[in-house]
Amino acid sequence: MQIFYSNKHRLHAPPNELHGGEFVQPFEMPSRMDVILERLKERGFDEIADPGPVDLTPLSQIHAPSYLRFLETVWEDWKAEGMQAEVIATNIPARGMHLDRPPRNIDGKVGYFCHSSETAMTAGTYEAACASLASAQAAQSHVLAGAPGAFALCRPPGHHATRDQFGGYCFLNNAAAAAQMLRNGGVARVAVLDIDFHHGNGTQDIFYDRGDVFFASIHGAPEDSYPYYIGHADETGRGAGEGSNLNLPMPPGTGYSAWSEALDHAVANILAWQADALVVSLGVDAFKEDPISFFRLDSDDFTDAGRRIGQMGLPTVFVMEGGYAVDEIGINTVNVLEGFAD
Ligand code: OKP
Ligand code: ZN
Repeated sequence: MQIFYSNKHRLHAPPNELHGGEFVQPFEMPSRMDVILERLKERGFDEIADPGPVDLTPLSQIHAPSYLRFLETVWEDWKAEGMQAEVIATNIPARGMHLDRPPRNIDGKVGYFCHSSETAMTAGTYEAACASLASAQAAQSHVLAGAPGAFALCRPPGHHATRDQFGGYCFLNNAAAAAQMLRNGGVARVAVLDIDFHHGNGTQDIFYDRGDVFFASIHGAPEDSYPYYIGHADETGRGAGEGSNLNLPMPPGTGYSAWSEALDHAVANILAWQADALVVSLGVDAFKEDPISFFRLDSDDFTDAGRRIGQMGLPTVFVMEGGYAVDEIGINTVNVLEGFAD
């Protein structure tokens, strides 16, 4: 399987994550990629290419122009205001406030374009996010050209990036961009299957009103898990998108028998919807040892999940999302790919 990966993710390595009231080393760290690359090589996946330059033009179809401009300029503006360290949102518009009036002040703007303050930005964040997106784009065009599957080893991840907000370690929505570019390339019906432990609120937000992209997500129930305020089963889409959003929230302690039933349900719905191509938001934080998640999948379960995805018989773009049990992230990720190829 062809893999696309850029080293430029290293430009994004914030020193801090706000977690439990203190600053800790971020869970989403550069070494995650090293462990995956090592495992890929160990298992004979040696077609790993640099994606080449990013194409920013399709971004305007999934992100707000004002948000894109913000990402591009935030670091400069933050420094110009005299801020000493990384960009972190402090104040975010909340109940009773205006949700649609961006302020002029950069601190206010950061909060306006953010939904989760654990996520920091640094000088190289935008460039890293663009390089991550480039991998998703390259994998997408490889599949569009006829490959049965391709893997975009993306970092930073993307599925929490909404139309106009960063957060949850995400800035540009790589999976949404891949889906949009498949559409642009002539694929009529595209499904996004999000198996990351966390609900893909960004991808849902982007496609919620659209009937041409189906979104399905298996995730920790919002009552118990980030992103907390979205991801419920009754969110089914709106307008032309009604019926093309499927949320399968699962409780703490969910193991593979219940999880794989949810996967089968998502797969059946995607096939019944008659998708022509598939984008998989591939997070492996459903793993039992993940430090910030509460499902109980074993490493072998990821192989089986990959096999079930492969049995759908759809051209498939895998886009890397989360997974924070760093020692096993390589095994778990590559297991999905091996199951798929099987
Ligand atoms: C990103 B992806 C730790 C939880 C922080 C953000 C989680 C983002 C997960 N305090 N919340 O979906 O794996
Ligand atoms: Zn996750």
